[in-house]
Amino acid sequence: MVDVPALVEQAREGRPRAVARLISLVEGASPQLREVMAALAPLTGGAYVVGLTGSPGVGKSTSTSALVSAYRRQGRRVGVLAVDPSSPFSGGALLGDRVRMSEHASDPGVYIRSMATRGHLGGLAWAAPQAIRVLDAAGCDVILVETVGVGQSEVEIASQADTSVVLLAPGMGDGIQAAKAGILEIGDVYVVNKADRDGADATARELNHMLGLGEARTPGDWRPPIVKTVAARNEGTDEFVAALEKHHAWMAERDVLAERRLRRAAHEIETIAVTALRERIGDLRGDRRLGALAERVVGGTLDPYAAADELVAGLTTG
Ligand SMILES: Nc1nc2c(ncn2[C@@H]2O[C@H](COP(=O)(O)OP(=O)(O)OP(=O)(O)O)[C@@H](O)[C@H]2O)c(=O)[nH]1
Ligand SMILES: [Mg+2]
Repeated sequence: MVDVPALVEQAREGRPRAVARLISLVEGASPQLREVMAALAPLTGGAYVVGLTGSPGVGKSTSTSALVSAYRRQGRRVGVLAVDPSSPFSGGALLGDRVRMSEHASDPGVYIRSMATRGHLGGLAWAAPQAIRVLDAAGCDVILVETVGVGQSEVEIASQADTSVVLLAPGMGDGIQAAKAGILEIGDVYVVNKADRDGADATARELNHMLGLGEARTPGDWRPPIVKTVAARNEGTDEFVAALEKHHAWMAERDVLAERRLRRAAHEIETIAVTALRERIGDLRGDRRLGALAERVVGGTLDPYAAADELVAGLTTG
């Protein structure tokens, strides 16, 4: 058994091993997970969470590393979570990130962790937000969440951030891909990275055009800015940070931040509840209740919907 209060105390002091241990408890769905989360609850809410998404190789890790440097210059503590929703193996595809982040490896003000969220437990969609909570409680001022991959998982991770950044690069046909993946709806800030390459202006123009196609905006609405960067040379990082700060301030002024966090918590609860229910239903295979319902469905005395209703009602009342 782990001494959770002691571990939380050490994490608060910024000890990376304690933070690592706590995240491992979360990731491994430890029997002490509930104790950990209960201890962290009163300590959370202080961090600004930024999600970075975009196609593979667009420069998310390089940009994240540049942001880490910028925030460290401001004296802020930074947590980095690299989430790979397509892989059940932590670290595999993310090994390259360690190289790109290695300049921060010895900085005690930075905590970096990779996480695979498609595990044997049938999807660890709930694990990433809990890891964010650990970093938040450990006193990180800013948490950068990089998500590898595109599509639904990307959108899901974005919903866990205060500010969602979508990165594009010229010449990857990204514009059209962006529209397809629905990421035009999730970006609060857009970054056209690799601006040292041909076509960056065209990509930015195309993006600007697509973003403008939506509804007529009312005054005071957030208009997602498009920032051009060369992350590999640390160019445009200041503008990038400025865009993030601007969005943060805009949200805070209008209670948007509070609303987003409420929505996030609701989504989190839902995910955990659905996971718990699914586990209980899984446990029922071979259960007599399920077998009896199946017999009635086969016998024609009960339809499958009514049977499912009965099953769910039985689960929630114990
Ligand atoms: N030319 C150019 N190359 C860049 C720039 N930023 C990053 N790169 C390179 O692009 C490659 C991919 O960068 P990463 O930061 O690993 O990209 P990523 O989006 O994190 O990649 P995945 O995590 O694999 O999806 C690396 O070789 C970088 O050095 C840039 O601004 N210009
Ligand atoms: Mg990466």
